[in-house]
Amino acid sequence: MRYLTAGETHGPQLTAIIEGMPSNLKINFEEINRELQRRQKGYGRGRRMQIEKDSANIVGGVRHGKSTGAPIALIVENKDWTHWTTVMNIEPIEGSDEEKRRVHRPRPGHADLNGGLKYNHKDLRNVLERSSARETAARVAVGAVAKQLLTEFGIKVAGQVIRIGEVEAQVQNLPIDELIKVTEESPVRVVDKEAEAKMIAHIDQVKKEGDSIGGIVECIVEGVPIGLGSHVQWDRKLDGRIAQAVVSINAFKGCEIGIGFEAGSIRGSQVHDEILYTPEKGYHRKTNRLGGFEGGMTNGQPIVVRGVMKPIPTLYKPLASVDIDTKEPFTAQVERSDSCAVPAASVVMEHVVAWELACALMEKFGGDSIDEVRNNINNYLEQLERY
Ligand code: EPS
Repeated sequence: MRYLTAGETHGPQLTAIIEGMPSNLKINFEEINRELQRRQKGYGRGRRMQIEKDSANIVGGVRHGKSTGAPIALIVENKDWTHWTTVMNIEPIEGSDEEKRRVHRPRPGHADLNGGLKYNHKDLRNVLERSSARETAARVAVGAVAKQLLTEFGIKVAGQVIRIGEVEAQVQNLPIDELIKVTEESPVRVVDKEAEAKMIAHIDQVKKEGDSIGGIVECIVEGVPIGLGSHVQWDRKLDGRIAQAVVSINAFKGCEIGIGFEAGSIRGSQVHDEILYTPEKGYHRKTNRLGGFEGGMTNGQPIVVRGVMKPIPTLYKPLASVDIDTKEPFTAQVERSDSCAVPAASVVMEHVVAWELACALMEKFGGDSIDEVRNNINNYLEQLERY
């Protein structure tokens, strides 16, 4: 399967095309919209989220509530577009730089300067409009469809916030359904109530100081069969693909699988997950330090992936930069920004991970209809039982 997204943050809409989704998958439209709304929530977001009310409008590949096997096309409108119809007009406009809102002052930490130099734009708006994290709304809509494919086969995806700036949450091993429920009720998507209060206070403080804050999010996936991904070629290792998807989320700087970087500082005997067997459970593990992966393949344990998000670079407190017109230094003033988008990023991460798993599932059990996929999975599960 593959997907592409298009669209600018202040343009009319985001557009996505998903190709390779099997036919006859029941599409739950409300569920896609619920996921989009989850992404909009979270303590620390700015005024833009009061303008948007994201929902996906499917405009291809679905008929009478089921996928047809044709590419699924969907759009998410930008409500803010009405304020930008001149600045973001597709047709040429007459007018001053002021009217075009030409951006010539690159913001440190954004794509502005690199993109301007690379694409030879003297209006950095041509870069920032597309590099904006608004694009993650399209990725959540796509991932929400992928999640529905996973749900058909009993695979569940959850996300939680582990850290916001200085405040780390105590991780509790909740059953996945409870984790989903508890994090949904938290404005910072965290289980640990004590940490929740401290995180909110920390975000307030950072905002008051004109600054921004990042954090760490975790995604857990349960019910994944053994053997998705492969050891035989570098680009078929599923943990590697997940890492790519995670680091591709706007502002993400790293990814860990299982205990991740900690594995570099402790002994092998403390890292590897011992293999057990019982007739009821089949092969399973004593622990899950490797986060559900060995040799680039799933090992039947829950998948545990963490990603780190840097603080949002749009600051009320200005950072030094250089004007591309005058080459003179300036300090940027900001009109509007989120001070913390870590809770939203947790939702985005769930969806990019779900997408990679759905792709790996379709690679292994590929079929053109959901029934064919189901037969292939059932055959394989029987083969595993006989092994
Ligand atoms: C973003 C800047 C802000 C955020 C935006 C991401 O938008 P604006 O420039 O319109 O104030 O609100 O996030 C979203 C619109 C969203 O849907 O998540 C950025 O520069 O990345």
